Amino acid sequence: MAASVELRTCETPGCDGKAKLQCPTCIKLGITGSYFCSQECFKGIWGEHKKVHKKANSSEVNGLTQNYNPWPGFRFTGKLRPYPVTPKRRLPDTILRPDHADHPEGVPISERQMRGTTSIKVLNDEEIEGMRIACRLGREVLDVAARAIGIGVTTEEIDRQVHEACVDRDCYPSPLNYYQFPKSCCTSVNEVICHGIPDKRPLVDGDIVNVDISVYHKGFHGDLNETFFVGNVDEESKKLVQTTYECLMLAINEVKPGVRYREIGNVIQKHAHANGFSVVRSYCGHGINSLFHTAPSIPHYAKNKAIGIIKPGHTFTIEPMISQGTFRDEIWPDNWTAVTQDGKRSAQFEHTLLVTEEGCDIITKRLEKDGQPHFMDAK
Ligand code: EYL
Ligand code: CO
Ligand code: CO
Repeated sequence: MAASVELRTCETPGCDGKAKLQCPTCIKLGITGSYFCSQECFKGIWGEHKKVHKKANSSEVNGLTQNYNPWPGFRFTGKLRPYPVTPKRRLPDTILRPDHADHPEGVPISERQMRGTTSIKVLNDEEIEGMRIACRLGREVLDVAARAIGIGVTTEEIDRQVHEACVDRDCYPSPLNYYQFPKSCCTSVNEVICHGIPDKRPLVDGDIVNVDISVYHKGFHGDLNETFFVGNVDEESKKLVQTTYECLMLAINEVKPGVRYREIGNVIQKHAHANGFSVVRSYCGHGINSLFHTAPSIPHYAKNKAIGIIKPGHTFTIEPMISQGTFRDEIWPDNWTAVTQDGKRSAQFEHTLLVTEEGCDIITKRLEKDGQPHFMDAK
């Protein structure tokens, strides 16, 4: 490397100095050239030079991203790749914001204060009404996302519509800036288990995509998700999505006062395994109210050690992630996207539930078509 540098001259226009250094970012990105005689010449041209990093990294042809690779050398588990992410969206000042929205690291201070507590909040009538409203609005936003999905649509476009639908309903999109998450919903394609970041990737015929919506309205969070088909999906993916939905509904059927939270995972794993699928262990259902994530924590796998007994007035989610191969996950270098370690597909469904005297109300239930999820809609 040093020898070839010696033979070159500085790339600063008008400078004929011997090249003594090469731009380290260019070396990392595999960009050839980029030789300079001194730190001063390098610094002098930096404003202009740094554009080649972006250009080499990614180009746009007819609005489609080409050759984007933010993590050279990273070994992906499957075929999915990241695409550019656009900057955080803003909201009108009139929309009530949760504490994490304005924290520099996106830390939800109010949740942190409750960390380690295992006591589960029993909501009063006023709080229950607040949860019902937030969850109904969250459902409306998910239905907007459902209508947006199609071949060639980017997950960024789905996020844009979700963001606008939140604003239209006086809701803050809870994921936005939560531990600095950059978007207003999570979009998880194929081998992505959860927490996929909406980006410029257009959906492809045969994809499955989960859209996870959480909204904050008048001091309460609602949280739900569904997995959708894009165009024609293979039979094994259809079975995965169908089975995952059945896992959620079988679990919900068990929810009534007196039942232990640890029972929920037994029902889910039994059904997943009976169909040849695995249960993701790293992510759990959770209590939800004026806090986005709080006690109880509800694993979706069998023989878990979840603490607590279901009581009237509890509000929580069940959100099983079911995979075609291994249950094991890993995280992309964006520190969010959770993918399967074998690159096989994973699906998820989520509802927020309110425990009643008799059982529970699915307060994120679809108000059309008898509550059935969108993937079951006739085409
Ligand atoms: C927080 C923080 C790494 C959850 C959901 C927990 C996750 C990974 C650091 C969405 C976004 C749950 O409940 C959720 N979806 O239904 N972040 C979440 N975290 C977290
Ligand atoms: Co969710
Ligand atoms: Co959730």
